[in-house]
Amino acid sequence: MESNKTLGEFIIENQQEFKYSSGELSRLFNSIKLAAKVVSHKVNKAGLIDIVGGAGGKNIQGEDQQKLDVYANDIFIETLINRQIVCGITSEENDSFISVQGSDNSNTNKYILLMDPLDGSSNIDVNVSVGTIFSVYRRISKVGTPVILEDFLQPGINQVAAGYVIYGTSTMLVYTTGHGVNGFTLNPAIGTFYLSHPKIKFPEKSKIYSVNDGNYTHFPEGIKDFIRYCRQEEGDRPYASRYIGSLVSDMHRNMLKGGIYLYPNTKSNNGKLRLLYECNPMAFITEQAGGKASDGNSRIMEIEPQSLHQRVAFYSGSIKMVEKVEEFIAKYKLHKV
Ligand code: P6P
Repeated sequence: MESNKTLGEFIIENQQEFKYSSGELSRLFNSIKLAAKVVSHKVNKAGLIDIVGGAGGKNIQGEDQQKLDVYANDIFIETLINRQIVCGITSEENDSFISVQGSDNSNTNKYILLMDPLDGSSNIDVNVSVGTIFSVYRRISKVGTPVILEDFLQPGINQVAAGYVIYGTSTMLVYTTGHGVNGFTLNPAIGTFYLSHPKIKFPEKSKIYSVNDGNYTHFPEGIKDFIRYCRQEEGDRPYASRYIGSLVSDMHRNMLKGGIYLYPNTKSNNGKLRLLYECNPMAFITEQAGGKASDGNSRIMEIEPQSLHQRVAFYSGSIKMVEKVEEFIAKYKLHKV
């Protein structure tokens, strides 16, 4: 049975939750909603039109850009700029940040948006769900002046909104403004998002762990202990191992069914996921749904960012499981001489 509440109606009903806004939340989400519909339409036709495969370029991370990465990036940026909603944007696909000037070359908008326009895009060619992740802050520099790097290097606790779009068996938009997590499903026949998952909360029981087991030998010892713990026949274990290789899909499933997503650091790197436009927004949603998000030592949303594309270790999901990871990691810290 279709819920009769649309995303637009829900936002208006909850407008007062978005601090400092004079209707800017509605305009911001209307823009995200429109871009999501356009990208969804393209993703769903990917196999039929020349929009799959590599775009030929590499992003700042040195990763091959997929055609749909570039397409999604352009659509979200264009939509946000044309509607003059934000004063600054940064993305996984952009080396730096974009200062959005108003028509009179000033810009009195107060919000900045950081995004991963199409996370997991390497899965598109094999018809696996992908997603857009976005994070919204209030600028800290003077309104009316061009944004500066510090506007983007805020800790996750300063987020005023965060969300993701998952382009899967259906297209869903899931977001929080700090007052819980709500999910909206697109009815493609009429192009409207309907409230389908109100007040999402991690279930009490959590029995899923999501990690790329292929990197096991490079994991910190505490993470190896945790994975062995998940595999043990004891109590409610072994847990189920589920890994799609698409952050939004893995975390969406774990939030609904109960579980933990792990992308550990290794001796040679600080992990793969980016703090600003992947970990912080997913951490905000996780915490608002009653979960926990950590880098193994500290709360993801309290990490002070040092650079736009900074990577961190990321353990996020049911509180019980994240605390178990931290317990195993702490054991080795204690033994360090
Ligand atoms: P690996 C996709 O590239 C991504 O950023 C996440 O969506 C996903 O969870 C992870 O990387 C997969 O990385 O190294 O396991 O293939």
